[in-house]
Amino acid sequence: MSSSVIGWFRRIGWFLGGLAALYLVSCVYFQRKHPQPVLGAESTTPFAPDWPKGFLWGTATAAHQVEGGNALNDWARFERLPGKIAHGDTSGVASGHWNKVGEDIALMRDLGANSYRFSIEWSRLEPREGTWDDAAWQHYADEITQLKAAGQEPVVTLLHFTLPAWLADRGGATAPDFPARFGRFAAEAARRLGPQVRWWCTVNEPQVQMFFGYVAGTWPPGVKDNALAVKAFEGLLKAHGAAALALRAGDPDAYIGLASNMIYFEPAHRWNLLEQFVSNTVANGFNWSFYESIRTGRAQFSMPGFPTLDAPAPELKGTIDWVGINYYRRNLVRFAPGAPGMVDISNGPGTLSDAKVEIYPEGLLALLREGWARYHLPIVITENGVADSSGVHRPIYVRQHAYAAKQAIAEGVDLRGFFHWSLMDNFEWAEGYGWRFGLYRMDLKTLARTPAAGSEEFKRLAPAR
Ligand code: IFM
Repeated sequence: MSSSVIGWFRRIGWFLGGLAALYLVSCVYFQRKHPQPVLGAESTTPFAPDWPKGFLWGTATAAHQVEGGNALNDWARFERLPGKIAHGDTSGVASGHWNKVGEDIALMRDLGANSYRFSIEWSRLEPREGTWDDAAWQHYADEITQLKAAGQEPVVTLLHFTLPAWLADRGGATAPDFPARFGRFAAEAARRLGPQVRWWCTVNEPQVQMFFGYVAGTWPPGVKDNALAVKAFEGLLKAHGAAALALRAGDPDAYIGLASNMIYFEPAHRWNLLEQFVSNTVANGFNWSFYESIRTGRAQFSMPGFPTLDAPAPELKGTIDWVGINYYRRNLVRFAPGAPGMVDISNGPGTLSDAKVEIYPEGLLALLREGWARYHLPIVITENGVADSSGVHRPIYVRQHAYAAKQAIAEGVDLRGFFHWSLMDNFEWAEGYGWRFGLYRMDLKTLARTPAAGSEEFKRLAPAR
């Protein structure tokens, strides 16, 4: 063999060796950045929680899902369209909470809770544009007074999916004046409720509202348009910004955050770099875009199959004091050239809840670690719970997710609270009343509440009074 051929073989050998080394280094990098989360062995035993002083341990609900009688928002209209809600359900009287405030606060106390996250219904409070309903504001002010008297710290959400019909009529989250209108609503909330409220949550799960409303089209406004979806994302981002500024101006004591739904995305095969990359891209887009936009002061969204958003929004900087995480599931991610956006997303191999999502408490630990590493801001688990009508899964679910929280705290994450979704069974959006998330089981006819499986475990884990 001539020396020039040997030289070529050598070069090819070096090249392939280099590629293999690069592959290996990248694998190690991803492995270190996103190690497989593992819970301590005692996570299934009745461990002592030992929460830090002042830790919020509570339940969460949303106005339209529990109050009943909310007829003036986009959801009430959507529910009347045939085929939109499972079993033809409508929110109707929901859990009747509007008329059962005292009774429900007693349930919170029985659970050993010390806090309650709930939303105030914009369409009740401003039924016509520019007109405030004083009686409705007073109702919430009274509820907050009662909560505080019962030792329940109120965490008030301003927007939990539902938009007043008058705003929906001109584009809802994509209406040009949505941020300004929402800012004005937040200013009124600060003026009327601020003296009693410290914990504010501007918006709930903006990406979920965007995906179901504008990508899947199964929620209001019921369209399938990725460009409009990104516009809605930007509207929700700016609305959050406007609300945060209004709260800061009207309530000097305001402690502001938002609740973002987070899925633990994992590459289906950890050694597959392409899957690592795709999984990272999806997680950055779905889980972190909202928070990254706030951190950087640029409205940013980038996901395969969507137009890219990247615009200056300096007013967003510094608008949160804490990071809210709603956690329910793990998804495995595969690179799939034939699929939309070339991504395939599916459940992992573990147990599925009634909502057909995988129960995976380790994912909560991973997201708490990542949220802390990214922002170094206090974190609140603003929602976590399971659709479980048989009650087989909830007790161990509550225990293991609480353990993930305890483990994160032990590792140094500044976790301030944990809210179980939900206090009682309620209207689960397009699923109607089929999924049961409550620590109290609700009789759908009489609205009577009885303790559900998991409520004893929740009680056992409550911070000492
Ligand atoms: O019921 C919902 C809630 O409104 C938002 N987070 C998820 C919950 C369960 O699906």
